Amino acid sequence: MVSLDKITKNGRALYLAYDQGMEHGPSDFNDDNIDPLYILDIAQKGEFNGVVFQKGVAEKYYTGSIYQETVPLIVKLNGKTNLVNDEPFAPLLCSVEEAIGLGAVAVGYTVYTGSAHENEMNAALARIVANAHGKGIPVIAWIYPRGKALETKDPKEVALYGARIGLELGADIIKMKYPGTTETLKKMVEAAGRTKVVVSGGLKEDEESFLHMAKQVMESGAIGLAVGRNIWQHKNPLEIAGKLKEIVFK
Ligand code: FBP
Repeated sequence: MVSLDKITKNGRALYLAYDQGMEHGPSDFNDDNIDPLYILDIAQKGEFNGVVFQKGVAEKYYTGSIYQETVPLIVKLNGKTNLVNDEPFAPLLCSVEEAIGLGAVAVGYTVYTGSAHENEMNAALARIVANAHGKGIPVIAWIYPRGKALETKDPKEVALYGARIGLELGADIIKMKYPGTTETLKKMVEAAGRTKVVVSGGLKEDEESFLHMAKQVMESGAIGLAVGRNIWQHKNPLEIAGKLKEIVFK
């Protein structure tokens, strides 16, 4: 099994996600957080276990910078915009080799389980796992169930299925949305087996509800969270990061 040492601490993890410029566009940003250096500063001072960038942001702001020494880079290999309302598909935009060249110590890839294009994304993830593991690099799979086929399915069953797909395809960590209850998340963790689970942050919400969700995540056996907007849209990102770290690592 490939080592997770560079992107975990005592088996736990907190990642700062910043691929929203691709997934949602600049509407997520304000005058501060539109600048990737603002994010890198939070990642460094907050001692995050990794920052998630698409390759362009990595190349222009991270590679060769002072942050390369202290902030682990996770390059997201695929992505899409939210401009087209079709069956979701995120094509490969960056290779494992390119990501390593940019300084990545792990790579990320999204699969939209349930999409009409899921077979293509599953096959690409399987190839990425083989390639990355051959180079000693761990793979984090964003498993986001979506698509028309799921309209008639039980969301809990689909969430468990998605978690299991992460294990079946060899991902080292899966990143999934919080399913709403600890009961379901515990079952997802169980379905994922030796593949670790981290939970996404979601839309910016009030601090109390967000931290409550984080507590439930940790009680369910997940190893941590991969959060974007609830950190860098916060008026004091390091303050909320500190509170989150108390929950994840203590
Ligand atoms: P947030 O914590 O801001 O929700 O980020 C997590 C994340 O998975 C990002 O990596 C990604 O850009 C975004 O959510 C995608 O969200 P969605 O596909 O639901 O719009």
